Amino acid sequence: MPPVRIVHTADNHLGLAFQRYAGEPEVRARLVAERIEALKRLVAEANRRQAHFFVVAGDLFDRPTVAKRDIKDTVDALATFSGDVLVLPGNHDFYEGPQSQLWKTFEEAVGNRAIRALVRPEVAAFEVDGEHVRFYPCPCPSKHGTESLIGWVRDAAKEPGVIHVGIAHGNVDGLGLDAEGRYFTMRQEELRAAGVATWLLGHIHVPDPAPDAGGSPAFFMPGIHTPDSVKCRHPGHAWYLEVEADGVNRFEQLSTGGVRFTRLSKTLRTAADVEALGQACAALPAADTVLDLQLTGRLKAADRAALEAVMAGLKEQFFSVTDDASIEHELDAEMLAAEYPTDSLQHTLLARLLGDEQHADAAWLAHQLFRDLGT
Ligand SMILES: [Mn+2]
Repeated sequence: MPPVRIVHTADNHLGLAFQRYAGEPEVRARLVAERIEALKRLVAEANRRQAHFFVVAGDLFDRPTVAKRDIKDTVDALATFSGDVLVLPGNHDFYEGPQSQLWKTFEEAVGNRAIRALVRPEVAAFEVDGEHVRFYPCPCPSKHGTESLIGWVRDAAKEPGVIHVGIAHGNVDGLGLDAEGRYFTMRQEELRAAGVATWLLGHIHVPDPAPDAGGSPAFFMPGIHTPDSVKCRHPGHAWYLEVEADGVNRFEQLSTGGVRFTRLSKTLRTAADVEALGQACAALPAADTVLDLQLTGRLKAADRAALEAVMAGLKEQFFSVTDDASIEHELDAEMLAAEYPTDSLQHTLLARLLGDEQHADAAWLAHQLFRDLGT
């Protein structure tokens, strides 16, 4: 029997508003659009690979109050998939019951297209290429929950020779950082004991396992499909899986993101530091990168001018640059003359310390002290 081909994504957060970029309307518009553009690229990739299923394991939408327009556009994007689309409510787009406005709107937008919202914990059965496939969805009924939702899967009767696949959303013990256990935490033994070929999970925005892990992993976490902030250190991922009744015989990590968020924290003291900053930035894919510079340190007047020139260049090349810089003026002869009377004790002391190359920081520390004392 040929394996069943699945593209697995999660945590797409469609409808994310990127409020912190309100001051940069073009940047914000591109970030908002990127969430759906990356989803379209992923569907196109799934079609290219002739996948049978496109599975979204929770948090397709950012919140229950996402705009109708966003729901419709998302459904239209999913509808371009040539096989069956399965969408699980996660903890951000939870299904609280038949009155759920989000999922009502979703169903209306779907109409008679091959997209199924997995709003109930019950088997979804399919037959593809003569192969029987059963999905075991574990939808989130709320934003938070202390109990794992996957218990029913182990108890469900399972026919041999059928491909059984679990779908769930929440934290996995030992994988995420949810120390308080508020996100339906699943234990790895519980996942392994459920009697399925594998689990398609969502919630943790970092992929798992490693792409070269080998074997037949008990569960997959795709990671967010395109970066949404500096917290995301990978380029946006999804999984392509080939699944058989006894496990996953092949898995491949897909990269679908079109933007990056990069934070560089640097301490600048010398002309060489400024040059190194420019070089570090030159190595980044500027046109697609939201660059967040956190700069500290102190520079002489000439080096400050060099930094300003570097910054002006970055602002032209990069998709977006925010800088949180607190660079102080380095104490040099010019500054010394401007701030202290030539015949003062302070001037004499600082001039001598400035000449002491063995103790480069001494003049600066003394200057700070005089400043603090108000002399
Ligand atoms: Mn989540």
